[in-house]
Formats: sequence, C-alpha cells, structure tokens
Amino acid sequence: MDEDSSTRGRLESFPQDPIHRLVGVVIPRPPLPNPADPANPIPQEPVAGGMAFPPTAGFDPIFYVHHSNIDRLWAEWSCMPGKNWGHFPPQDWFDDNPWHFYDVTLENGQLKPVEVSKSRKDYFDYRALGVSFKSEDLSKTPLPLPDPIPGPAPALLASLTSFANVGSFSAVKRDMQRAAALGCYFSVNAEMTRSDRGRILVTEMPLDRILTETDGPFTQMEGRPAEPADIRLTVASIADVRKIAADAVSDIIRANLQTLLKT
Ligand SMILES: [Cu+2]
Repeated sequence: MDEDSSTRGRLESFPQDPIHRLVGVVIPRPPLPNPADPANPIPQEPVAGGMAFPPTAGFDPIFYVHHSNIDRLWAEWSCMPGKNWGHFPPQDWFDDNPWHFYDVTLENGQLKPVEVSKSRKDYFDYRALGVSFKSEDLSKTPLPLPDPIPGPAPALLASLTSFANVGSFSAVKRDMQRAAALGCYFSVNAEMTRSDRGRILVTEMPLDRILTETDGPFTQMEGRPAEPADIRLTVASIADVRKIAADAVSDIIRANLQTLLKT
C-alpha cells in the first residue's frame, strides 16, 4: 500500500481499495451537535472493522486471501500480450526502499529472523521474489521494467493564477524554471496576465510549454465567471507580453497541446 497518490496504480484503486472497505464495513456516524457553535456540528470518524484501515487490515485473515488475489491479477495482467507501463514516477522512487519485512533462517538449529529490505523496483518482478500462481502460464514472460526508468512524463500545471500570486516571487520563478526543466507545461489565464508578477512569469515561460485556460468559473471576467470564449483575451495578452502576433501565439498553443496529447 502506498500513500503517495501520484504513484497509485489502477489495480490499487480498484478492486484493492473497495474490497478493504466492503469487508471492513464502513458505517458513517452523524456529526455531534456543537452547543458552543450550533452552525458547525462536530464531525465523527466512521465506525469500521479492521480491514478498512491499513494499520489493522493485516489482522484480518481475509487480508491474505484478498492480497494474494490482487497479486494474481497483477501477474496475469503483466503476462498478457501488448501490455505497457503507464507514466513512471522518477528513478529515485524505484530505488527507494521504504518497506522492511522479516524472513527466518535456520542457524545452529535455531530459527533466526532476517530483515528483508529491497528497493521498490525489486517488487515488480514477482517471479524473482519466488511467487508463483496455480493458474500461471510459465511460458509467458511478465512485462519487465525498463532499465533505466524513463524520466517522468510531462505534467500539466493546472493553474498558475495562485502560483503567480503566492509566495516569494524569486521562489515562484525558480520553481517555474525547475518545473520547465522537468518537462511541465504551464497554463495561463487572462487574470494572470493582469498582474505584474503574472506578466513577468509569462515573459519567462518557455514558449513551447505555454497552454491557455479560463480557470472559470473561479476567475471572473467583467463581473461574470470566465468562459472558454475568453481565451481570445488570454491569447491577446500573451501576444502583448511576448511581443508576438496573436495568430502566432494561437498556432504555438495549438502545437503545444498536440505535443502534450501525444506524450
Ligand atoms: Cu490492501
């Protein structure tokens, strides 16, 4: 189980998670009245069995049946023809070894615990871990991890409105440069091009990483929520800041989006 939401696999989200919750039975509890502040009742944690919580799930014998089945599904998937990996976390995520297990060995007639600590990448090859499944076709090869792991895929920074207005400006600029080096795209809305800080950021963005957005309904345009048609104004502002014709900016943004969708 991994707490980092950016590295959660699909199999973990379904059926791994829902089976934990269904077996654990999560019963919501209504909020308690709050005499000091009647408008804000006090929320209560739900009542649930051990399987619904990671720290106690392993005490339920069903846990082992459930996870053997999840591992079997993973193994079957990885042996199917034409499968490929999705986006990869960075190499150091694969090299990290966050989990510690105990195995036993026989030493002078005594069982001794041995700590097992492998890096994450070593858990991708279940056969190397000595795991096999009754239904497994041993003539098929599980999908191997590429070596080295390719860098993370370009990510889209959803909105630069808050990015542009929060924190020290030199830190924001440095973060933007680091994000650009990682292959991130930046989306710009009209509101952003109205602040000095926003305009400076747009000046320094790599042109091949700029995208547009309305960020509506959160951003406002002349007193109403921003709409897709307002993108014209964003394009005009980018053109103004970068001293390029608006048509050229439209062409660049269209090409950037096509590149992003192909990756
Ligand atoms: Cu689980």
